[in-house]
Amino acid sequence: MNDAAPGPAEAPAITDDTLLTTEPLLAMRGARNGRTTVWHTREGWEIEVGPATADLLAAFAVPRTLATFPDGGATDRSRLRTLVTALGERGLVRRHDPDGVPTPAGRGGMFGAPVLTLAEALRGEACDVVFAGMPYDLGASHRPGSRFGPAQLRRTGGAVFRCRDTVDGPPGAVDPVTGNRVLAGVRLADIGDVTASVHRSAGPTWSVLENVVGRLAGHGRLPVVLGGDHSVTLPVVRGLTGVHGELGVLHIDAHGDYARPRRDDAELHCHHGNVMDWVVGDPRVVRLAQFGLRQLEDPPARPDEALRRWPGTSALRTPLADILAELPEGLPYHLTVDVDALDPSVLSATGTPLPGGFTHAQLVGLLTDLCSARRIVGIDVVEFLPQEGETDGLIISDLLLRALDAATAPRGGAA
Ligand SMILES: [Mn+2]
Repeated sequence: MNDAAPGPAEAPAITDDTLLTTEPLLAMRGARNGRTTVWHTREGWEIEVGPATADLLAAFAVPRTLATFPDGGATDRSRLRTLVTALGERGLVRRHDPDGVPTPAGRGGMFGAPVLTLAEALRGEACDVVFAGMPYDLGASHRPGSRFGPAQLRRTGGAVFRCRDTVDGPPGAVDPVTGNRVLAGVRLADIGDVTASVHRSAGPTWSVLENVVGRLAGHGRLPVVLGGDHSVTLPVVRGLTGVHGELGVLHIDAHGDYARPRRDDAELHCHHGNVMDWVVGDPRVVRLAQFGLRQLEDPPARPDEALRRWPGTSALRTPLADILAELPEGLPYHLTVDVDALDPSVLSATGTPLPGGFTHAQLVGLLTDLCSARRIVGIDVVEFLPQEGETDGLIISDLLLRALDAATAPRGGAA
């Protein structure tokens, strides 16, 4: 199979009781002729495998031993051991380390935040804001590549803002324009990428993200998910409604992502072009406020009661009080930012760019207004397809920083 790879002689042999797992940073999707494309979400390489190998990789996405392989004993154990050993030599399956989590290329987290395990991030008073990457591409319709978004944001974010200490360190840097400290006293952490199981088709990995977001929210953390295509917002919202109950969603996007008809299986049918249809279909989402839409579309068949829209740049010409009047106070809100809300002259590193969008300063202003006026319990930034150079990552990192700063600033008049 691969004569040059280190053989099993260098590693302890796999026994029936060795806990094994599929390399957590792998993603899979169907290719031609019944074969499956497997790619490494950090290293970027791709291979094609046959159905038997794909089944093995999917089976070990949940850590298990040869003795608990889910085939009802149909596979001869020693043959299974040979197959799995070969997959191990190719870096596709490895021994499971229950404490090990994928980390963002070992360079530290978003904005230089320390990289913690989920368990560490949930413990005590470790942090207030927790970044999680979702390098997910399977909900894209035209141009994939958003799976490289989280890594690029982590690479570039530190040039915009670098947190110095999580607990007792100096407060954040001063913004020379406002004179205010940015993220003063806010403790950041990054738990790396959510890729705890192999992506078979759109969907199954979402339950992992939903669970992670729910646990963070349940511990009073502000989860910030770095996408990924826009379909990842559905599990994020589900994780938040599971904790907070009723939720508002502030949706910044060139597109409504609101295609009809609604289907009955999100894991099969939810993609980045209809995700908001699924989001607003959750009865706990009582407000969906959309800003920036400019894609031509058919008139909605039946407007949802929860839906409010400020298309194009109309929000900039609407008094803030009029917008806030449509956003119930006291409701917790999730902010989802599709970076194609920006005008392509500002940012074109996205799957479906469309002219007529916000400038950077305009969108910063809108995000700051919204995040200052309402309680933000979750944020995601999606549809960033890194291209050459670092400018796009800097632009998005800065947007995220401004929104996050407004969302975490002490409320005026609050006790
Ligand atoms: Mn979108």
